[in-house]
Amino acid sequence: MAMNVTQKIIAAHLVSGTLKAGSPIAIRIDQTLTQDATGTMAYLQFEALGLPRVRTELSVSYVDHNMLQSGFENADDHRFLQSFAAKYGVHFSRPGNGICHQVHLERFSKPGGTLLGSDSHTPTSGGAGMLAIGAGGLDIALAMGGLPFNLNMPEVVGVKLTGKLQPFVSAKDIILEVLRLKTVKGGVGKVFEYFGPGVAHLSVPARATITNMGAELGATTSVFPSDSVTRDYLAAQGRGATWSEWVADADASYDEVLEINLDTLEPLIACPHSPDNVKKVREVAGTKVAQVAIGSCTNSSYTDLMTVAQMLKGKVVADGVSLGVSPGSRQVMEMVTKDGGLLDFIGAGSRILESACGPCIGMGFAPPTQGVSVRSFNRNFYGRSGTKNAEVYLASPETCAACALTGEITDPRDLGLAPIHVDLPGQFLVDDRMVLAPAPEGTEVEIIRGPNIAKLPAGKAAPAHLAGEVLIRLEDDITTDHIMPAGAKVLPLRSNLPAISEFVFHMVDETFPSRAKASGGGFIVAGRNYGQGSSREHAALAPRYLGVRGVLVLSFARIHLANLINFGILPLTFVHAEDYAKVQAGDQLGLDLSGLTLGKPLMLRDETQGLDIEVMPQLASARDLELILKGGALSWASEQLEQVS
Ligand code: MIC
Ligand code: SF4
Repeated sequence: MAMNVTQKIIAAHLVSGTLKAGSPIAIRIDQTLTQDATGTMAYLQFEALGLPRVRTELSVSYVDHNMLQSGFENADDHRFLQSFAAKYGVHFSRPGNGICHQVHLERFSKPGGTLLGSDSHTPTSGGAGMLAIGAGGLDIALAMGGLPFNLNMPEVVGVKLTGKLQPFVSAKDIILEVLRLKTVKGGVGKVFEYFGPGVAHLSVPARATITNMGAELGATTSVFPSDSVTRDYLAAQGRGATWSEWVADADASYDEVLEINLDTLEPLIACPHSPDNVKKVREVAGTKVAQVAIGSCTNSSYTDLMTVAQMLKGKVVADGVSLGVSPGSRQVMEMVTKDGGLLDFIGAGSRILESACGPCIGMGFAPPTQGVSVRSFNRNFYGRSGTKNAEVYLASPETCAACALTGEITDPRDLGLAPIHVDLPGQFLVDDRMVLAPAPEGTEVEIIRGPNIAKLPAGKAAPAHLAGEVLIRLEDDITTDHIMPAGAKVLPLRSNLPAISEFVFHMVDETFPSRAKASGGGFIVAGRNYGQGSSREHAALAPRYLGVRGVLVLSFARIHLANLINFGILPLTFVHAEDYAKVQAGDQLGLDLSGLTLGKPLMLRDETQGLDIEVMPQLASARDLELILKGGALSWASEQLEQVS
């Protein structure tokens, strides 16, 4: 059978199932990655498995999110992660070494391999021909334990690129175009695979911008072929031996094909508050800008930053604009410094931030009241920047630079600059001393736990009858940033469930935690694509801690659905979409679980409205069913986790 790249990689890693779209499969995972905001939980869960070492080819623990150390919490977590990595056979990328996805692409990505990461932007390594998937921490823990990853065989959307990008139009504009066409719901259950003559003109970091932000489509992942461009990139990283060719067979087919002509693509921008609210830059040109931020795992490569540096050279950012620059990795920072870009940034009045997530996750650099912030990032969800009423736009580094120079949203082509072309270096500056290898097996290593690592409560088995009030009723596209915000105040509490639970739905309804606790739990009701965005398990774990036992929606985002099941929250969808309008906040619901089996709808009673509502439990496998009945994976892990103080 002729195969595309996605099918080839899956076939090479298939443990069970067949390549039929929509059917359950399990695949072998070669590599895992974690970052500090999700990693502590993932490692506590790995510890609960009782294994002496990880069983993957490679596992890497990064520290890049919780970098503002305004108290002991983040620093304690870093120390815990470092000691854990040493003991259990995980490589540790120290704070300062860069953003997990950028560093992984540079130093560890492997064409044709599989990577599972506890962060939704793990698909970045798809830019180097890897099948890289984001998942919840528990799934990463199981993969580190050598277990396969369960998913439904995705449909493969072929994105055919023709032509060549024009000056001041770049990879970010390609993915913004895909988001405009497919929306934040358009990728659920799908892999986006890029092909066609336009692919050859895109460097690996440019490809990685596209696969990174493919996460915003809700896609399982995105992937580029591994071709001569990939080979040259890996060779320049001193990793030529890692390369192998992975291209689609000539007569391979796709479940759906999109075509984008790069010759005619122009600068695009995602307007507040969704990555798919995409317009042409010139349609919103002239909007006053208060802040510009260049960086994040989407657009902070050497070429991105050197292009911006050349645009800024000899100029100063406009009055009233604050420009922040965060290089994606230490390698990028060193090379941009060596090649003079840093001087251009500093000369232009930029604020140089460390190589980390920073403003992308609300870790400092929050915009002013009602300020417009134009960012080269991937998410502009409501409130994520740290300023609730800020207006965040997402655009290419070139557009960001243009906005910084003029003080208003500006199409970079209107600056009248000569085209800029930054070549990828023939040899990157390679220095892996900030990645610590684990201690040799059998060495005594003490795990260092600060007081911020709180013990996890035990899960309770599901009752035969689930009853409770509708605690909140929400619309479509609710993100995990709505459910469990991040930012400088809340992120440091990631290892402390009781404390972080007080912030559930903070952006939407600050009374939620107290009401949920007072009513002894209940249900969340929402529209389509519930839980899109980040992979944070806390968006399931914290509502569960407050007593939520069921979520009833029109549809779910993939990673959040898995997280709900892992933590014993029953995911339900309306069988008849019109019922969504009938159920109201405050209604008393009751659901008999004695008939809970796979693939069978249940009848839910809305006592308040006097209605019977047909609902479908979203459980795909016997494991899902077992986790729900046992009250989630925490119940089996809890015995060990209770010992953590
Ligand atoms: C994000 O971009 O939202 C994060 C922070 O990287 C998350 C992970 C998290 O919530 O810690 C993600 O994308 O998965
Ligand atoms: Fe970090 Fe932002 Fe990338 Fe998430 S999206 S990993 S917060 S840079």
